[in-house]
Amino acid sequence: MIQLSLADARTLVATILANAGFSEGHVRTLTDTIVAGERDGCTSHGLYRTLVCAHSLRTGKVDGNALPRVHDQAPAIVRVDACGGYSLLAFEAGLPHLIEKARHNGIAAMAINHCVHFSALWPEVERLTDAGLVGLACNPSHAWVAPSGGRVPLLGTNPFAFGWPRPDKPPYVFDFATSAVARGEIELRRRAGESIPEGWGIDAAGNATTDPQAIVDGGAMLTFGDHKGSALSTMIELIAGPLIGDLTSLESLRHDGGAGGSPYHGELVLALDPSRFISGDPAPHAARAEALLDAFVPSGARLPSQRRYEARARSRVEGVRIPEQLHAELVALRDD
Ligand code: NDP
Ligand code: PYC
Repeated sequence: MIQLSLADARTLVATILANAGFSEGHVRTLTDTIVAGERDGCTSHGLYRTLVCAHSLRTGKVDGNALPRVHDQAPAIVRVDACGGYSLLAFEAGLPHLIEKARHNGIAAMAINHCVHFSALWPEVERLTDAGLVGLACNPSHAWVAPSGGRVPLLGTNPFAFGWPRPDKPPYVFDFATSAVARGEIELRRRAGESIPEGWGIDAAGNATTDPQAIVDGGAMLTFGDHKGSALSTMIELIAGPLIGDLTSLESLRHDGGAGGSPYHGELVLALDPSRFISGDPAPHAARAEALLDAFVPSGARLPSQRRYEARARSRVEGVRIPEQLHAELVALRDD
């Protein structure tokens, strides 16, 4: 493993993305999210994704200079056209409008359209909890996942994230793929020549497999929680696809045409203002939420994001450690 300070990781990622041809705004937002992923121990969406972003640009699957366009779609809906660029700059452009609308209406939505998407969603819901709002975000991806009971990949890995602000504590945040695991996790195991646990996917003949290559070679990933994850994933296809006038994961994969680029689709972000849902003082209700969350650790459970917040604190002191092979690939790309 190679150890990098967070500052060195930032410089490495930003240099690669700038050399690849991304504009300043895309370099900044991509670098922030990629380095935050590695810092928080989310390696499937950390420094490895720099390779995917550069490949997507090289193969013409993303516009590295796209400027997002913000539309005031309705009193409680802001729509941002990412114009074929990565989603992160579009999210940044729409966020102040989403927050303002949520505070004004109590609830608001942001639809991001025509975006290329590679990122974890927790950095986005954390921006909403930072503003004192409850946040939800979801999006399709590429159709790599078979619906429960089926063998044909029809669904994306479709992540779903939720954030709840907490007074004087890090927010309650969960963020997971509706597949058993993110595609990035399969890819990291395949690159390392490692096997995967049963339950993550099937081979081209529909048999359970522990070989990540068999999933890539005509097999399919599986949803988490059988029919429950399958239905949640389908909901995400619908509300972050046709509902907002954008592509499903099947259509995204067709659009890719075998290039191996990041998925191209939309994203739906919802924001709710806790001070607007109840008459009177919201503080006692917030305190009841705290009582529930505070009971987790004493019960023997842990809260989602606890591991991630611990990794964040550790990385700020120690930096991050990445595989030698990944480091060599990144350095080769930087010096190309
Ligand atoms: P994981 O299965 O590793 O975990 C996801 C969530 O569950 C995290 O919030 C995690 O908290 C929490 N968690 C894990 N174990 C426990 C536990 N024992 N008790 C309580 N909570 C727990 O993630 P996935 O592989 O499903 O997804 C990883 C990332 O991939 C996500 O950030 C997601 O947004 C991203 N992704 C992005 C896609 C895209 O299209 N852009 C597609 C698919 C995934 P903690 O982090 O603290 O462990
Ligand atoms: O890991 O499933 C994944 C993924 C898809 C798009 C970005 N990440």
